[in-house]
Amino acid sequence: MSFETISVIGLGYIGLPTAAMFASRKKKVIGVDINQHAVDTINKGQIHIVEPDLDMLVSAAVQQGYLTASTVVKPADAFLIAVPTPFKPCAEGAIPEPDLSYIHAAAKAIAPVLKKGDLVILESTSPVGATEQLAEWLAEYREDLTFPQQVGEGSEVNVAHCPERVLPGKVVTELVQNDRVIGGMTKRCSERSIELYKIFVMGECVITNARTAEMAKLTENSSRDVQIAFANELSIICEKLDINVWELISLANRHPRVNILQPGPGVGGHCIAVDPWFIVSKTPEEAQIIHTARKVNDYKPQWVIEQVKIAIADFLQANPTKTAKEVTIACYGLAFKPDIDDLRESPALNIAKEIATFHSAEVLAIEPNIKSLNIKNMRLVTIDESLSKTDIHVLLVDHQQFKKIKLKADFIVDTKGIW
Ligand code: SAJ
Repeated sequence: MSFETISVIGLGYIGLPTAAMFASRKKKVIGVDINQHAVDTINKGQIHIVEPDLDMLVSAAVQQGYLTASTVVKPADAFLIAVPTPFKPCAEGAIPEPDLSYIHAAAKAIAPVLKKGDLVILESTSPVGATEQLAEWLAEYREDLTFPQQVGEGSEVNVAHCPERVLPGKVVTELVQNDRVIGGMTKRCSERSIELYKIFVMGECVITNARTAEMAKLTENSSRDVQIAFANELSIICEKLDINVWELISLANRHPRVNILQPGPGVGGHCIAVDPWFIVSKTPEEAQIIHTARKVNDYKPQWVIEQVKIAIADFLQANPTKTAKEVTIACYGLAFKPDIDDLRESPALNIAKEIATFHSAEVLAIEPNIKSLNIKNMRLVTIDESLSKTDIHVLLVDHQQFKKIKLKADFIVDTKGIW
């Protein structure tokens, strides 16, 4: 059975580009989101998120009539669920538990329009077992249809987990080029999923089961988190031992089998700092390294703030006629990683905010990727203004504009090793 109409549930950073990609291959795509503003914006051919080249793709798809957005689910041949999987609120220091309520809501919304032959794919990053849970919810709502957990290969509805793996900032190319892990609840579920993805995916589609596919995605991001934690721990050790960590890492990386990542102000974004918890909360006794890496990376912003406080004390000691009120601090970069404008879940932003809270003078912020900023005691300035006024330079993100600065100053806290 071919896929004439494809529905994408959740039109965020993954759902919208995926919907637009199917539409660009001349498939009828119905995008669904609970956010009326997002739906209205997309139906005008515009986008409500920032991602290179996505605006052109969406505009063409809407103009040619292949992509429409709606707040209600309509019948389709395939449903891709790309909704958030956040944490449940938890006490400080406790292990966060994943919140599957958005997946549950999507199952409830899809169920009434499901028909024999439909394919349901969970793309959201999920804890192990979430796809089976999704299939259970669908079966509860539709007792008249059969599902893979009940009858296996011959089920009337097919269900699979095919995790998204694209890098924010490169979504449009990576969606097409990356390999896909296809975790069908049965072989037939996997084969039908491949048929669907091959509409636009050029990368290889590799079949496994749903649980392994869930764990594969969590493993990818946990692996990166552990490796960044190693680099961050080295940076803290090196500060104590008076060793330049950047030089150290570049020397160690000359070994043919060593490839250490780069330290920074902490780990930000919506994935790498979140997904490892999905493993830790399921297997808290066993996931020792993964848990420790999370703690190391979460501690790093606090350590950077301590370095800034030390720099203020050193500055005042070197300039005894000045008071703290007269010390100008500038924070270079607020985004969660270089050369993007995304400030959400950004350690750099949190560090800058914390400095603006404890410091008695106004803090300067330099973020070339944004136009305005509304944070108490912080002012967005140009690089030139900052260079002419600043006493303590705090480099938080290695944006390309900052790499060009030849900074000569006595008081620098450089979390990315570019000065
Ligand atoms: N970071 C470092 N040091 C490094 C590399 C990164 O401190 O050497 C920091 C960044 O500054 C940033 C954070 O880590 O704060 C995460 O950035 P990232 O570029 O490593 O990853 P994300 O969160 O933008 O996207 C990740 C990707 N996963 C992997 O590379 C394994 C992407 O492929 C996933 O699709 C995405 O998570 C997701 O949606 O899960």
